[in-house]
Amino acid sequence: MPQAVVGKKYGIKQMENAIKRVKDIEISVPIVYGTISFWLGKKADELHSHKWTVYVRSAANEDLCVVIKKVVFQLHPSFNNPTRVVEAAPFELNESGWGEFEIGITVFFHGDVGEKPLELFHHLKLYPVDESGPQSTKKPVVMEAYDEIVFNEPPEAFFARLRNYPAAVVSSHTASGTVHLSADAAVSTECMNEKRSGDTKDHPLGQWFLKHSEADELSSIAAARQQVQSQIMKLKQDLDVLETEVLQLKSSARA
Ligand code: SLL
Repeated sequence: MPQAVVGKKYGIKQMENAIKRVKDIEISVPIVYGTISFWLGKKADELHSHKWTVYVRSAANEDLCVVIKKVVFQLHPSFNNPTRVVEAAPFELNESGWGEFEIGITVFFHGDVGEKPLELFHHLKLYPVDESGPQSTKKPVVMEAYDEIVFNEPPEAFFARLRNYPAAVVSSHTASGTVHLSADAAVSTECMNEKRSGDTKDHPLGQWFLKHSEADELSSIAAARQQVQSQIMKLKQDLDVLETEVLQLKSSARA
């Protein structure tokens, strides 16, 4: 399996405007962007030796429609209409070609997110790193990068829409815990017009998606925190019961 390329965290600059922001809150959306390419073998011709897909997905394969409005993929000028706009999740593009190049990926957020578009670049890889081995039409070349889009002090409207949205991790600078929002259905008008779900859980290329240790780590930390929180709650309840018993015993001893 190819190694996942690990990127740096993006702290997005906030736009200067008067929208009300939620203080002491940070929202992190773990994403993965990359390409999967298959050699066409006998079906290859001079201009099309490979078919490939470029995408931006949630690291947990959740629907990104709550945050992302559209993604623009900028292809090499040798392609027809090299600026490709994808307006609905899943944010992906299928193509075929003969050469490797740098794909520009611009991620546009919904208006209430209050952030400028995010510029990413991804190198389309067609040939395996170990070029001595034979090319295969069955096993693709996969290149992915993991990142976290961080929204610091999000606008109130955006934060409200994110409730019950499973692809986002909300953390507070003041409260000690990170709250991983529950996986209930998201109620957000931004996603309501979708005919189909924009998640990538049953994606046809899903078997080739890479595992990213940071994403796994993040969900296990969130799960562990939730477990600790519920243990604390239970212990507090037990303590309440014991304290009531002590009070009762004291008062009956006095009687
Ligand atoms: C290279 N610098 O020389 C790169 C350029 C361009 C690839 C690669 C076009 C396919 C089509 C295509 O694959 N361009 O025309 O449909 O390797």
